[in-house]
Amino acid sequence: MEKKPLPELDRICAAFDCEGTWISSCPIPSGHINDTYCSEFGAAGRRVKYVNQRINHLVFREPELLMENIERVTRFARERILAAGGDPARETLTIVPTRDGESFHRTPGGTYWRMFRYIDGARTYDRVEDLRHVYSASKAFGNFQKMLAGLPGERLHETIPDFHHTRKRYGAFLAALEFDPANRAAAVKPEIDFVTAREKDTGKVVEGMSSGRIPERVTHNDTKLNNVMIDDRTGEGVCVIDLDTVMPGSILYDFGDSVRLGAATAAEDERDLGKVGFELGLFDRLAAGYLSAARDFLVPAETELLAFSARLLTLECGIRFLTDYLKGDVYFKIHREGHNLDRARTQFKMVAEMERQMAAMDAVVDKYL
Ligand code: GN1
Ligand code: MG
Repeated sequence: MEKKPLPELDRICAAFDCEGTWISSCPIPSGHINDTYCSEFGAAGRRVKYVNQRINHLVFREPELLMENIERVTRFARERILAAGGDPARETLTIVPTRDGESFHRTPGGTYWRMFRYIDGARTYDRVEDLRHVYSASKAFGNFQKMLAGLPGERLHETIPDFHHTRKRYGAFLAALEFDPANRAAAVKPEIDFVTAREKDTGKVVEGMSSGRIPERVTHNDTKLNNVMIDDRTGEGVCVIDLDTVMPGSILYDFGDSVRLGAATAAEDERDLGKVGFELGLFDRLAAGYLSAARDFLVPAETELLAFSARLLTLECGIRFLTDYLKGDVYFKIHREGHNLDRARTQFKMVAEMERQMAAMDAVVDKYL
């Protein structure tokens, strides 16, 4: 749909303190919010790669605070990785500062850019290709939470307030439905009914959070399988990436959200709903991986909702896609007509399947506790 001209990445790169001379840049077409590119530099006969990202400042309203969070988190991760004898250049993101020593660059046109070192010998997967990756990625998210439990200092900034406040997401959906600005509501009645029939689910985790039963922790909040880099050689999760939404939250947001993609039989935007489903065997691998890292620090108020959280976060994401469809596609990038509606439908199909398999999902969680 959207055809943006390629930004002048050689000029953007020049603002950063990177090695060598710029050779080329190309887009990395993943993510619904920011724009990501890979740039190659030549340095003393070697090739060095970097990742450039334009931060979507309409979504992340305060890029300065967002980068402050990422600086703190990666600095702390580096210390921990070094103390454990690991390699911080591969196991956490490395921010490349600007020539003025800042963590991001603001262009005269008002766009925000940052740069990371490229991690070699590892890659991300948009679809499940190997069961072991599901286990590894989920374990990496568990370990990430465990590590960040020790983050010293003040509470992190909320880069998007109420990001996983499912009840407020539901409220935003009702508002979009009422105003129906793109005149699309009449054609999506089954999807609307699917959501309104599940209103009571939307309060469950947020109420536990506000009563203090469910502890607030530092969480990732965007735990798609493709936000963990998997080592090409070992198949282990080497590095958790996409740290924009690392902020105070519940582990239920992280575990639940990881199931949307990690236990899906098809892509998030698959049009043939016959192919879309929730697979218990994949859920088993997610639960096993996650709990191998997190079992020791979770409290009962969390573990008893782990299986439910999968259903809830998938519903939430579907609500967000449907809301954006009703609003005329103003938030998530789309690449075809009806893209957000297709995405909402896959999420709802998964929710329906999870609802039917709730008892089995709870049994899987119990098995690994
Ligand atoms: C967005 O851009 P990406 O793919 O990292 C969204 C997530 C959604 C996801 C759905 C800041 O993430 O919350 O779960 O799309 N990120 C933001 O695929 O809204
Ligand atoms: Mg993200």
